[in-house]
Amino acid sequence: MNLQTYLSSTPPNLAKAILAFAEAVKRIDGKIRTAETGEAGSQNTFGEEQLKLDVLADRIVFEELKKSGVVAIAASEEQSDEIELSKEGEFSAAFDPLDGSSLVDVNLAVGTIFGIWEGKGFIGKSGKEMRAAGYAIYGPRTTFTIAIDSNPVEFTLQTDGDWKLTIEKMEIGEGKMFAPGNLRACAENKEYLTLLDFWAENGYQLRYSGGMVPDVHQILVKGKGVFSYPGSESNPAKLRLIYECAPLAYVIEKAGGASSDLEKSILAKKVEFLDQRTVVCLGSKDEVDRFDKFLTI
Ligand code: P6P
Repeated sequence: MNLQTYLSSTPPNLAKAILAFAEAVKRIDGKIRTAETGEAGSQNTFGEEQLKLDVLADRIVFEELKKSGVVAIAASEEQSDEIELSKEGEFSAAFDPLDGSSLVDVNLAVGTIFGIWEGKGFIGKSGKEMRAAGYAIYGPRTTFTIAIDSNPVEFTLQTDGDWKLTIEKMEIGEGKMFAPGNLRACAENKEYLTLLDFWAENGYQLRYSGGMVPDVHQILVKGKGVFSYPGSESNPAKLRLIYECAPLAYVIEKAGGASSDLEKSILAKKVEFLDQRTVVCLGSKDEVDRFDKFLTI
């Protein structure tokens, strides 16, 4: 089965929005494997240096979403404001066009993340209202994972440009694997240090690449594990709600996993502003519960 066949039972306009992201991913894939990785000489809304590939990937996604004709509003991590693409569009899409782009020059896997909501705009909405969410990974293989109100599935890009179904149903159980981000927070966040000691002292496999997308994908493919990125006063939690955490939490929870910002599911958080950051833990139910118990003072 390929992506188009899989989407034949999806509402047509939602399928068009998802296929627009899949088309953008194919184009970005080609650029990553050939383009130079230098700085673009500009900064994004967070004051982070943009790489040429960041800017290129951002432009490609906007082009494909506009071409689809079904996306009214799009918001990118690389832009300061949401952008209207179509007055008749049914959906709003938030995306990180190239998450972990600083890893490209060391040839580590990076990704594109997206979430699709009904209607116009994001403020006041929550992740659980998403119609679909997913991500691509540009690694040894280029894969496209989506969840549309059911268990996530993975497609792999073939040499003929088709997307072949490679994982029919992702499910998360329990198991000893951890991807701990923001370790520098441990200097002040002693509860986090205690949790890391627990994982290390109890034989957990460390799997952390610095790329959120492959680090979370690993939990879905292996069906176990936990990704954490809490903060401290000097090293606050930096991951973004609508561009990174909510779409990935949606995929994880549709696979039977859990997510948390230490108080509630990431999907229960209302979007207050576009560049909202959040503490995030994603993974198996027991491990997310353990994160909450260790870090809630
Ligand atoms: P640190 C990549 O820049 C990113 O946004 C996520 O993909 C990743 O999980 C995180 O930042 C890595 O942050 O603090 O480990 O460099």
